[in-house]
Amino acid sequence: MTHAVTARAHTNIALIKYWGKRDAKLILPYTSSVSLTLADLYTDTTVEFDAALAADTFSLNGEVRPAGKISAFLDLVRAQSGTTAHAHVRSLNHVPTAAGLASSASAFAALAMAASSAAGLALSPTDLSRLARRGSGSASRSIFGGLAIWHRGSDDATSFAEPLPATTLPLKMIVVLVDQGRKAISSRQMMTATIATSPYFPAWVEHNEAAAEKMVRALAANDFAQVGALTEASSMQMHAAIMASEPPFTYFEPETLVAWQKVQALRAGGVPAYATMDAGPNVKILTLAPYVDAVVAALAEPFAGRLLTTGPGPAARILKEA
Ligand code: 2P0
Repeated sequence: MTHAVTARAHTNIALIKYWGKRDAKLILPYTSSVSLTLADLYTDTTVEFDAALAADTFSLNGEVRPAGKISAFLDLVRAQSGTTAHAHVRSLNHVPTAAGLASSASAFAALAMAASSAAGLALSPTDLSRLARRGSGSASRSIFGGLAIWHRGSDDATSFAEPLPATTLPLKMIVVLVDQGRKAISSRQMMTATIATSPYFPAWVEHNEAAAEKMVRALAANDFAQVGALTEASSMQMHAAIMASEPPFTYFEPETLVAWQKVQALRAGGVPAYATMDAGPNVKILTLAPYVDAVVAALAEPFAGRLLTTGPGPAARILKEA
């Protein structure tokens, strides 16, 4: 008898970034991070264990893919549950248009929830977050809706995300699609290179851990100017540490700076808008609901048709069991 479980998890964007692993096997980060889970970008994943299968199978948006990383993750679920069966895993990424924003955060959060449930485990949100972390660090945060903090912790048991209290700020995020292609260097590889070669890495760790604490306080105080300033600083400090690696590298493209400068001009004109970038050239603009139209208008040239406006999204959840 088989049991198929489908879970949905939304992607998240870090306001205070995660960059660097103290323990690559357990995915324990150097610093805590703070994120916003987004409404319009999510992954639906179905897991079905079947004792008759000789190996795990994986499809993404209907196309068969190598199951290597998925199998390694399912091994963790098998070890926890005592299940020995292999599984069919089917994922659908719901990303409006080909946005180039498919994310390992939503992918591993949905997989953690569907696989653990299909294997008969009833994990607490904390334990689900710890499990999702083992697939991809940022996935630990996508177990939760809205604002979340991933505590750096000191070991496997203490490194997990949890929701932050809801803010009264009407947060909005506008994604600027600079480039939809595949990234030149994966974030996993580039984190390793930054740790090994960037003279700025120790400074990054010290500043970013303090920034996570400041961000929690700024959010609790509904102080958007401080939330925005901390968001921009964490992103730029992460990219500065990356650029200072040997050999040097940057995820920035020319249009990344075009968008960045438009955000600075908006702010100079009194619009509260702040930019953040991840391991790629796209720019995400954090603002408040009353200013979305002003931001979109300012970015229209040259980004019309390449802007996606979204806001806080819900926690990961089970959609279907059959
Ligand atoms: C973040 N990023 O906090 C940071 C900021 C990208 C830049 O987490 O190696 O896919 O699987 O733990 O979570 C992207 O890296 O990395 C990421 P792994 P992940 O969102």
